[in-house]
Amino acid sequence: MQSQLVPNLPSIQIATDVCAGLNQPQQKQLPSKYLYDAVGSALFEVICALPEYGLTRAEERILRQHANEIVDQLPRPVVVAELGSGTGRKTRLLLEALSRWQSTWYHPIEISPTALAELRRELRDINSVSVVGFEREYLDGLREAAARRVQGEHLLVLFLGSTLGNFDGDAGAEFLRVLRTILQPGDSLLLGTDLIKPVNVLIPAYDDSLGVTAAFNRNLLARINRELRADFDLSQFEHVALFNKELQSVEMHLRSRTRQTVTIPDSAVSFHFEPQETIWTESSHKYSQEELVRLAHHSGFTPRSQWVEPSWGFAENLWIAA
Ligand code: AVI
Repeated sequence: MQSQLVPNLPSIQIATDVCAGLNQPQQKQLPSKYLYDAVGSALFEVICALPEYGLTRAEERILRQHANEIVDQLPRPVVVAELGSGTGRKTRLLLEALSRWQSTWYHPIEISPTALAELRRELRDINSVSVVGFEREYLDGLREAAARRVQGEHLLVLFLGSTLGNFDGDAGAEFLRVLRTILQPGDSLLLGTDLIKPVNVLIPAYDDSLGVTAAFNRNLLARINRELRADFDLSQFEHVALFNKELQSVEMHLRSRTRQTVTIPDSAVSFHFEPQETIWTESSHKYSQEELVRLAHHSGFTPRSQWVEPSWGFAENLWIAA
């Protein structure tokens, strides 16, 4: 395996985003992408192994059973770009299936350099795969990956793990629409989506008995303390997971236990919290079959095939750029 990394430039974006989110007049919020520093990414790995959180294992079961079938439906030769590659355990199943047919360029796109490094380690024994990773936001990285392909190569975009569900409101649909503009007709998207399921399954999945998801959520405040020298007292914020029925989403919040003020000296700002006031940190949308079909057409794709894992309720969708 060959391997390279195109690094990102340092950024002060986190300070700007944190201040903007905590300054919201109604509901304070923080962008969920900041959950994934080195500590957050490690905690997320643990979440994926928790008995209450079946999402990752369900998707792995689909890919273990159907990777060959999925790959057989792709036009070849194909270059693979993955948005938010994680550790690569699931990707390995697809790359190994592809290696029956071709040598493959694989472009993981990920803002966490730790996750990219782990991924390169995880995949290093697959000889027929050359990895060029991009430490970028998803669409910027995808543009770079698309620009590298040569005439006659098709692009397969992997967007696994139901990460699309973490986009707020209509942002997911808009994201797919822009993603489609980067592709050419005939390119494909393999999209993993968590399906609607009972609330009594969902809440423990996002508020587990060991408290790992609570630590994952509160690490966002710890990260802001580490990186921006803020003075959040972690013991004064509790993790809350609730189900928003109207939006079919699980929401994670951090609820202030008391009236308090938090300061970010580097940005010369303070934020006041009332008792019970929350910071909304993540939404995790759950999809219906009808919604997925609508979403595909709305964003310029034709749904081609779908594989469903019924015991947890997860769908892997293969869409073709129309
Ligand atoms: C990455 N993403 C799909 C996870 C989810 O289920 O929404 C993130 C997560 N948040 C809490 N637990 C898992």
